[in-house]
This record gives sequence, C-alpha cells and structure tokens, in this order.
Amino acid sequence: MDLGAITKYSALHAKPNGLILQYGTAGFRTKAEHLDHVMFRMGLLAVLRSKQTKSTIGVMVTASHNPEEDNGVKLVDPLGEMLAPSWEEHATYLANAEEQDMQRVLIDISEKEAVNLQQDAFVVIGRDTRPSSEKLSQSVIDGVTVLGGQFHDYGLLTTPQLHYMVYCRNTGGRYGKATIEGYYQKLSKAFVELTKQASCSGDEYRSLKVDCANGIGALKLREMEHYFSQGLSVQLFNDGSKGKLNHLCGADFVKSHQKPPQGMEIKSNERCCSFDGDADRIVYYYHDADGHFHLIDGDKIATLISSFLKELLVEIGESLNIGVVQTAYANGSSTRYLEEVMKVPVYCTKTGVKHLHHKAQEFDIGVYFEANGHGTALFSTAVEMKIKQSAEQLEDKKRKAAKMLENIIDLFNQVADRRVISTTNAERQAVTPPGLQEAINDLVKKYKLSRAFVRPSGTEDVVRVYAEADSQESADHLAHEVSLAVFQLAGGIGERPQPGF
Ligand code: 16G
Ligand code: ZN
Repeated sequence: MDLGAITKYSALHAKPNGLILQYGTAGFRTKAEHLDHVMFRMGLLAVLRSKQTKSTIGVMVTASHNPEEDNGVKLVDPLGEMLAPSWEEHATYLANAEEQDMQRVLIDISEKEAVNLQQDAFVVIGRDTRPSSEKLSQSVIDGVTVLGGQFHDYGLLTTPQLHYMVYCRNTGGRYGKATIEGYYQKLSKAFVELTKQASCSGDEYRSLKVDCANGIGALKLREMEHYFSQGLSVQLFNDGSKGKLNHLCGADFVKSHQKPPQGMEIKSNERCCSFDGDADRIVYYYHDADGHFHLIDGDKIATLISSFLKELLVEIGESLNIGVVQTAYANGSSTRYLEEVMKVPVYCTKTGVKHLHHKAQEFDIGVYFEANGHGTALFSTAVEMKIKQSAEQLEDKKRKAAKMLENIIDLFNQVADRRVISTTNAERQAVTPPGLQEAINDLVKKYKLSRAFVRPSGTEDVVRVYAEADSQESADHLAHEVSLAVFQLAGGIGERPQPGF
C-alpha cells in the first residue's frame, strides 16, 4: 500500500469537515455535492474487499428512487449480493475518517480482515443517468487505482445489470457473459421461452407501456427491445428526454400515489409498468373497463409468482420447501391470502433487499418482494432444472392468475414520517421509547382489520409510521393517532404531526 500516494490523492477528494454519513440500507445516500470523498474512499474499500475475497467487487453509483440532486454508492459482493454487514461497518468507518486518519483506518481494516495486500484486485463500476454520476464514478476510479486495483468501467448501467456483471465475472462465465449483450441475450431468451407457451389472444397481450422514471431504464430497455424480436413490444414513457428523474413518475410515485405517472396516457386494460431511477424496482398497473386503477405491487407480484411455482411443484409431485419473504409494509391482506388460501409460509424481515434476500436463501424456492417493487425469486440449482423440465401448463395458470388477484383486496394504508425510535420483530414492534408499543396496541384495537408500526428509516433521518385498516378513513386516522403517540412519547420536535390526509 503506497501510503504517501493515498494521502496525496485523498486530499484531492477531501472530506468536508464534520460531515458524518452512514452506510445505510442500500449504501451511502445524500446530496451529490457531499459525496466526492465517499466515492474515492469506496474505491479504496472495494480494492481491499476484492483482495480479501480474491474476487471481482462491484461499485454502483446511484440514488435509486431519490431526487435527481441526490446520489449514492453501494458495493456489490462477489456473488452479486449486497456487501457483508461487517464490511458495511468498515465502509462507515472509512467514509467518516478525518484526512489525517486515513492511513491508520485503511491499515486497521486490512489487519482486522486479514487482507493480503499483495493480492491482485479487480473492481467493476456502473452508474445511473444523474448529472453528478459521471464525475462521482471517476472519483471511485481514482480510489481504485491509487490502491493498485484494476477496474472496468461499464459506464451507464441499471443496478441489476451491475449485480449481474459481478456474478458472471466471479463464476467463470457459467452464469452468462459479463457484457451488456450477454445480459440482454440471457434475459430476453428466458423471457421469450417463458411466454412462448402462454396463450395469446390478440396483440395487446404482448405489448407493454413502460414508465422509465426518466432514468437509466429507458436507455437500457431501448437497447434490449431488439432482443425480444416478436416476443414483446414495448412503448417507453418518461424516457429522460424532457422530464426530471423520478419526478411525478417512477415506481415510487405510482405506488405511493396509487395512480399512473405523469406523461403516460392509459386506455382500459392496457398493460403498464414503472421502474424506479436505477431500474431495480418494478410495479405493474392497468385501468379496468370502468376506468378504475389497479396496482400490481410487490405484494401481488410475490403472490402470483409463489402461487404459480407452488402449483407447478404440486403437478410435478415435488415436495420442495417454498417460502415467501415480505417486510412489515406488506399489505395484511396479501399476507393472509398467501398463508390461508395458498398455504404458503410467509416470513417477515427488516426493510431492505439484503434482509429479504438472506432469508429467501433458506428455502428450495424463496420468493421475496417488498411492497415497493424490489424483489425476485431464488431457486436452488436442483430446483431450477426440475422446473425447466416441466413448465408446460402456463396457459391455464395465466387465467387463474388474473382471477387470483381479484381475491386480494388491499387494505387501505397511510405512511407518514416522524422522529427517534428502536424496534424489534422485523421492525413491527417498538422497543423504545417505553410505553410507545402499548400506546400503538391500544390505538390499533379501535379499528377493524388494522395494523400499525413505526420504524426509523434506514435512508433518512426520520421515523416512518405505517397504518392499515379496512377503510381509507380509518387508516388515515390510525396513522395520525400513532404519529401523535410517537410525537408525545419519542420526544417529538417542532410542530405536532398534522393529519396526512
Ligand atoms: C432502500 C432499500 C429499499 C427499502 C428502502 C427503505 C435496497 C436496494 N433498497 O432504498 O429496499 O425499501 O431503503 O427506505 O435495499 P427507508 O428505510 O428510508 O424507509
Ligand atoms: Zn432502485
């Protein structure tokens, strides 16, 4: 480690005095102008992690669904997964070190993790379309090179694409080619195979309107659409040519406002979906014949996928264990449906993809989704082979799927942001301040089919309040009452919470 060079280059990416940032649920995230030093240092850290694991490590520059002015960075571990928790701590430690302590902190991390500094290192980098992303990814590269690491800069990529590249590179190409073409070929082939067997009554069934949140999804889907040939026709909206990133559009907007994004006209029964700013979330929606809006969010996607897979297993007579993983934000009616009607076991973890993913790995088939549209299904390799051999009865399932969604009538909910709390039981119960959970329990009892919880955000300095009940009015009132309880018992500052409705 050339400590002199590190000190010299670090000074070119100096940390603003007194700035403290946390490696949060999905990496560092804040206003772009505060991130230069963090990027440089994450370049350094990626090299250490690469040396330690003797594998390629990924660095993604994005702030996902957050406003255009924000940015962020996260590291991707060898198997395409989120950074190991002990290294998240190192990331926070390194990001907050004062300039004069940089050398000591780097040595400290290397010693704690027994990093062989002579080992080669390789880092791959991707970034979203934010105006700040290019310069910030250059700072990552500066960090990588000053520690002697090799790198490949993929430039503009979606977050899932960067995860894919890392995985391909660390599995000797067995999973796929670590190129953008490799990604399109693998995914489009899988899609075409899957839909080939499904019946199709008319062209509209193979067309999809896609709201790209004015982000990277537009560029990448435009490249990918040729690979579908006749398999799918996509129409892109909010492609970044005029609107602002994530502004009045994107998965987060559609989910929280329960309406289509701006800039997309939808006719009844047209299939539509929205990505978020780095295209790792998706929600689907349509207007029915009466013009009512229907959202197929992460909860419903998980229900469809897991029911489909469960039936398939029954048909092929396999008794493999399947589990669905959700967070406290999952609509109560989706959880009940899965458990009581589909008889699929459901587990609840803390918010954030890494927690869900980890739990889902415990099953032969693990399906996980956050209500906001982050998620996927995981299969053990043996299961994948079996399913491929017997996925023939798709037609029938498609019809059943439409029926099934009609059975899940979402309970109404309300989310508000307040301050200071700690939780347990997958964030569904407040531990501190004393008396708060009891107060919530009493409030919940006043409403039918109701549930409420409060949790500190993993990405912002606020506490989120969630409430669910059998009518919007009840959900709104419950949310307000819980917010007031938080304000009183958790030392609320500023104005008393106003009703969010
Ligand atoms: C991050 C998480 C997302 C989660 C959100 C919650 C990933 C890739 N992203 O964006 O899954 O829903 O945080 O934010 O894990 P909050 O803690 O501020 O409510
Ligand atoms: Zn995202």
